[in-house]
Amino acid sequence: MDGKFFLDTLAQISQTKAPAIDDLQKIWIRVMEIFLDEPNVIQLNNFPCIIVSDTHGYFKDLLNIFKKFGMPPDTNYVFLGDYIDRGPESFFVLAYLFTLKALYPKNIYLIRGNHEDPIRNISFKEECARYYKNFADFDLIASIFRYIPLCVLLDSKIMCIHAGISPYNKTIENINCFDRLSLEDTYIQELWNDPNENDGYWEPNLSRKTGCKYSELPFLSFMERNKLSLMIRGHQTASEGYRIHFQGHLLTLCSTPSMKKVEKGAVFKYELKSECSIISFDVELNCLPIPFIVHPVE
Ligand SMILES: [Mn+2]
Repeated sequence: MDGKFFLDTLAQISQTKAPAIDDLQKIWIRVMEIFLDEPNVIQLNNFPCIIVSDTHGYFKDLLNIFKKFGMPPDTNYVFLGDYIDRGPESFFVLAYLFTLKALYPKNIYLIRGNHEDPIRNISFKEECARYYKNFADFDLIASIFRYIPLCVLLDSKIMCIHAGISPYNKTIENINCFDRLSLEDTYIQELWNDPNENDGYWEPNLSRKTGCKYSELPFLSFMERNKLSLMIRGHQTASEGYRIHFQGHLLTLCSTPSMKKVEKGAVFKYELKSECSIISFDVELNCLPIPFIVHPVE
C-alpha cells in the first residue's frame, strides 16, 4: 500500500465522499497499528505545532484550519479529541484526520476525547449508517476508539489532554501506565473532568453525571508535582474560542466557530520555548493572534 492510495482517499474524503468499506478498513488498520505503537502519553518535540480541540463533526471548520495553518507534513498538529457528534459531518472529520495520521504519523497526533467511545455516540452511529449499511461496518469504525492515546507532552512542559486531571492519577507516569485498551471511557476521568473556579478541592461533576470538578489547589499541585507549566484541554465551549484559568496554567480551547453558542474558534500555536500564541478566528478565517507566555508554576 503506497502513499498514493492514502492521498487519493484523502482527496475523496475532502469532497465528503465516503470511501468503499474495504478502503476504509485499510486506513483504519494502518492507524490502529500506529496507535498501538504510541504510549498513553506521547512525548513530542516537533515544533512549531498547532493545537486544535473539539472539532465535533464540523468538517468545514476543520478544512479551514488546515487551509489557514498549513497541511501536514509542513505543519505539525496535535488534536485534543471530540472529533465526532454534534456537527453534521463527524464521519468525514474522523476519516480525514485518520487518513492524515496514516500518511504522516509523526506530524499529526490525535488524542482521545470522551466522545470517542465505542458505545455512546448515537448521532455518529446514525451518520455512519448512511454510508455503510452493515452493523459490522460500524463496529469496525468504532472499535478503533480505545486505541487512541490519551495525552501529548510538549517539550516536557505543556500537557495536552482532553479534559484535565483526575484524583486517581497523581503523576504523568500513572497516566502512562494503565491499559487504555481495556478501560471504558467513564473510568478515564482525564477525558471527563472540568475545572471549578470556586475554592475547594474536588467536587462531583453533577451536570455531566460522571467524574468530578477540580479546583485550583489540586490542579496546581499536579502541575508542580509533574514539573509542568501549562495544561491545554478542550471538552467545553468558549464563546471566544478559549478560556484561561488558574493563573494562566490551564487553557480551554474550542476550535470550531460554527458550533452553537460560540462566536469564534481558537487554536494554540506552540513555538520554540515560550514564544506561543492563542490564535482566535471566525468562520471567515479572520484571525487574531494573542501572545501567550508560558511560565512555570511557583
Ligand atoms: Mn469532551
